Amino acid sequence: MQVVKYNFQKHGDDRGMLIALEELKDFPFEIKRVYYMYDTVAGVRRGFHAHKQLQQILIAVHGRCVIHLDNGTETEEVVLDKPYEGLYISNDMWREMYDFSPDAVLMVLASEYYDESDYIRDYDEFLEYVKNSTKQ
Ligand code: T46
Repeated sequence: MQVVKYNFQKHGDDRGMLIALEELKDFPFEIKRVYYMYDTVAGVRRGFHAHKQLQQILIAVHGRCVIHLDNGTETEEVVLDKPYEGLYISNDMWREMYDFSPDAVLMVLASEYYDESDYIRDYDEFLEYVKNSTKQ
């Protein structure tokens, strides 16, 4: 599986660091929504779904977590622990997030508004969805 991880440009000087992200320049979609997770309870694993349309960039702006990616054929575990790295997740990718450090803040830039009908929450349904979309 090809994991797409962006290494965002750092604007550092003697005051500290700054990252600036511009839609369609630093990643390939327009942002309709931003959300973030924090105070994730120790040992929790979340996600367990794919999306029909949604594309996202995940950034651990603080702390660390691990992302499990599954494209229906291959899986990959991706560590996010740098505020200047962004993990791109395409729509038809099963994802789970785990091993959150107590201080983790996982920020997500999303290409679509929140829409429950975009979620595929059943793993067998996801495998069927991927199989059918690769046929087209
Ligand atoms: C994803 C992974 C990485 C909203 O009301 N608006 C929102 O934009 C979002 C994302 C969630 N919610 C509500 C829905 C649930 O009652 O917040 C609650 C927790 O959401 P959820 O259980 O979907 O969270 P995760 O961690 O399983 O998944 C989230 C995103 O939903 C999902 O799109 O790819 O993070």
